[in-house]
Parts: sequence; structure tokens; C-alpha cells
Amino acid sequence: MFSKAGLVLFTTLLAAFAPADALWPLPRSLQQGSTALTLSCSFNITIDGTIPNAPADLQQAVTRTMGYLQNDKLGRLVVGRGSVDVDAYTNASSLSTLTLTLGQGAVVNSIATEAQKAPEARDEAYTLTVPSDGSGATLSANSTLGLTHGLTTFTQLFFYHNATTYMLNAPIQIDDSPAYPYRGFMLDTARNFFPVQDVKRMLDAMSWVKQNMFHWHIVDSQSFPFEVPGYTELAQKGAYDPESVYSAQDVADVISHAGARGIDVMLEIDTPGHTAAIAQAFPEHIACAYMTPWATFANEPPAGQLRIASNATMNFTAGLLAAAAELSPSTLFSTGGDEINMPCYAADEPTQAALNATNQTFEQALNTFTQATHSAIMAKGKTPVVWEEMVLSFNLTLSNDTIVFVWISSEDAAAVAQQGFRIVHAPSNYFYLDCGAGGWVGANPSGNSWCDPFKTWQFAYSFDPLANLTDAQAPLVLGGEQLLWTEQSGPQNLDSIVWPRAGASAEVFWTGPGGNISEALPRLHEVSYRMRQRGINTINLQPKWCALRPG
Ligand code: CP6
Repeated sequence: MFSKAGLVLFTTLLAAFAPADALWPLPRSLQQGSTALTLSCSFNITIDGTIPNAPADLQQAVTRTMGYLQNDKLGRLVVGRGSVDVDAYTNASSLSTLTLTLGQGAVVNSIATEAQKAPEARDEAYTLTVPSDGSGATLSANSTLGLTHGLTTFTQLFFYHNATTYMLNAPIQIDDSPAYPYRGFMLDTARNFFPVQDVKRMLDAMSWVKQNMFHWHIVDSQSFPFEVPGYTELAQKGAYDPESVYSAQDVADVISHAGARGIDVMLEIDTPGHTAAIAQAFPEHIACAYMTPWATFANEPPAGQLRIASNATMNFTAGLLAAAAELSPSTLFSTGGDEINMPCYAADEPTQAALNATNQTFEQALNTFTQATHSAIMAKGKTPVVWEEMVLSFNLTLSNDTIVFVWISSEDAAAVAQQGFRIVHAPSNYFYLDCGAGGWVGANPSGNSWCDPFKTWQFAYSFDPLANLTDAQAPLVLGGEQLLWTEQSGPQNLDSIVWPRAGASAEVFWTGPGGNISEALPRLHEVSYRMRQRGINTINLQPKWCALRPG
């Protein structure tokens, strides 16, 4: 047993020996010294001869990195990085180059091309070396995506004081690669609309914590802000207003912004539930559209789901998904499948008539419908991704390589793994960023929503991706994502409800679980400050005093 005094001593030692940098996520292997090094005012980043004709997005990443190094101006915030250390740099060597190298035989692809590979096929590893004598730093990888992550790490090594950009812990040797290939963030742009510039700002922040999947829940029952070629009436009639629409060009713009930052964009068109907005343009395809009382026919208003037993609706949906899938280079596409409401289908006469005429059960019809929509996106070369109900609530025949979001509870991962499907952790009981915002409709008198309480970063950080899974099932876990449902969010609070909290899962799925919360706090606090320097309206994690007081 630890004595209380022993615990205090232990905690103090931890703070003293915690990684001195504001690294987030923590590299998987980090060796560091204690020599100060300043960044030369003539510092530059060179792309060496192993990368002839460097792709444009790599050159842009280098330019952005230079900008961060010049503009971050992150002051010392962490306990232990005291004023004594600061003066050490007055006689320090200065670093004037970082050289980027690709390994022998590496194919020189754009960052986007690497990011848009299947999650398990991406090579995200990199090695970063910073000698203490000011001779050049080197960053090597086997892909431009690895180099991108290394550049991100490099910027996190530096602080600013007295007109000097410096680090205190040279020499540094980092050998890094992610524990999990899927590290994501989901944004719902249907409950409230987010202009492209807000989405891009989220992508920027994601890239700084090495997240690589943007799960874009682009449409839902409340609005359809997505212009899909061949199906443009959906947005014309189903968006909140003509300005609140992502044109195909906007989607391409977001995808290219993401790709250049090492992020793949997975579009989701949620089916067959969460589709009332489709009734604005195609009422014939929607069961119980806007029926009341809404609570009988949907989990939130308005009610309305695709008529799964109708062949016309099935063909319409398959066509819509295929057309949407064509807009995205990702290997993944989500067809949704959450919260299907049975009373709605029971009450929908056309659905009942179709089931009777073909002598099918609801589940058989859902199976046929799902196979049609999944075939449509597989024909576009994509892997279907579904919410957990599609494998846990119904007995459907799905392709073995279907990927499943576990969302209702983290405990459901075992049942999904039991069926052999790959898993993306998206548990409401850990990762829902909107929980704790209070009820927005049908709230109980306490004002709480059912996913309360608020999920702190500490709680999200405590998530164990392998809990309740056997060793044999562990490889099924692709990673996870924190999610923002936006019933009560908009551009006004987007940054602050997401950042730096969503960094919690970024580290869990890059570095691996089991990180120490007290050790993580000053680092995540610095992530918050650094993000703010770069234009994200992040929240504080502690009083400024905590970081300024002497160690
Ligand atoms: N919308 C969609 C939602 C939710 C889901 N899907 C949701 C459910 C429960 C909570 C929060 C959000 N608003 N399309 C579930 C995947 Cl607590």
C-alpha cells in the first residue's frame, strides 16, 4: 500500500519527469535529453532528393509548419518548465534545418492519396531526430502521410519566450506510429448547419492531434444540406435555406482540405431511419413523415423513415447512395442504420401492404433493402459502415468486411466482435461530446438528456478499446471517434464544445490506452493554448495559475 505521503511524492516525481514537451498524442517511443536549442531565425525545412517532384500538398504542409513555428508563440505553461530552464537557451545552439526524407523504395504519393487508403493500409509511421548541437534535424518516413505526422510533432516541440523560439529537451529521438488506424471525429451538419469554413477549422484541429477520419453525418431528419448530383431536389427542398447547403463543389473542397492534412472523409447518409427531410422532395419514399405524436414514431422529431419494403424506394436509395459515394475518394461510406422505429412501419399502410403482398417479415424486407444499398456502394469500391443496430438488433446478412460503429454502449463491442465484424468505438457513454448539454425536447423536469452526464476529457481518456474483448477479437478494433450531435450546437460553440476534449480519444487511439490523467493534463492544456494560437476557440482545462506557479 502507498502511504499518503508516498502518493504525494510519487505524483510530484511524475510531474517532474513528465515529458517536457506539449506533445499530443504522446509518441510511442520518445527519448529526450535536457539541452536547450533555439530555432534559428533562418530556420528552414528541406525536402531532400528522396522526394523528387514533392507533391503539392507536402510542400503546403511544409509551408504551414513554418507558419506554426513562427506564429504559435506558445509561452511556457507547464509546471516544472521553470524560469531557471528558460535562461538556459541564452547560450544554446540554434537549429537551422529540418530535412524530410522518404525511405528507400517508398512511393511518392500526395498526402491525400495516402490518407484516402483503407485505414489498415495507411503507413503513418515516422522517425524524428533532433541532435543537441544544432546540426540538422531529420524527419523520415515511408509515406508522405508519415511525414505529415512528423511535421505536426515537430511543431509541438517548441515554445516561445523573449522573442525566442526554443526547445529544452534536445537531443530528441522519436519513433512513432499509431496504435489504431482509425482515429476520428464525427460532426452532424443536419440538426444545425455549419459553413464550410467551420468544417475546415475542425479538420485543421483534427490534424494537429493526428486524427485521420472525418465522419461527416451530413444529413438527417431535420435537414438535407447535401447537393447530390442527380438528386438535387433533396437539398433544394430539404435544406434549411439555400445558403445552408453543401454543393458538390463544397464537398470536394472539404475533402481536399482534409486530404492535404492527412484526413479521410467518410460520408454518411443515414438510412432507413433519420430521413424525414427526404419527404420534402420525395414524399412517396417516406413512411410516417411528420406524424405525431413524434415520440411514438421517432427518437426525436420529426418522424419519417424510408419505405424499406417498396422497390421504388429501395432503388431510389441505392441510386442516391451510389451518387453520393461517387463524390468521395474514401474507401468507406456509412449507410447509417441506427434507431429504426418499428411503430412507424407498423402504422405505415404502404409498407404493411408491400410486406403482405410479398409475404415478407419486416426483417426480410430490411435485409433486401440493406443488401441493395450496400451493393450500390460496394459497386463504387467502398466498404459499408453501419451503426450497431444493423448487426445487433436485426438478423441481416451483411458483407463480412462491414465496419460497425458501437454507439449505444461501449459494452456492446463484445457482441459485435462475437459476430466477427470490425469495430469503430463511438460509445455514447464515453465519446458523445454533446452529452450534458441538457435536454432539448421532451426533456424530463430535471432538464437532463439521457446521455448525461457531461463526458469530461478525463473520462473519455480513460476509455479502454479492448475492454471485454478477447485477445483473438482485439484485431477487430479499428479505433474510435468522439462525436458531436448538433441539436444544441452551431458554429458559435463548435470549437469550444469539441476542443481540446476530442484530443482525448486522439491520444487513446494513437498512443494506446492507459495514459495517466495527471500527466496528460498539462500536455492537453498546452494543446488547447496552441490550438488557440492557430485560430481555434478552445476552452481552458485549468486556471492559468496552475501552469505558471513554480514547479
Ligand atoms: N442522431 C442520429 C442522433 C443520435 C444517433 N443517431 C443520438 C442518439 C442518442 C444520443 C445522442 C445522439 N441524435 N442520427 C445515434 C447514433 Cl444520447
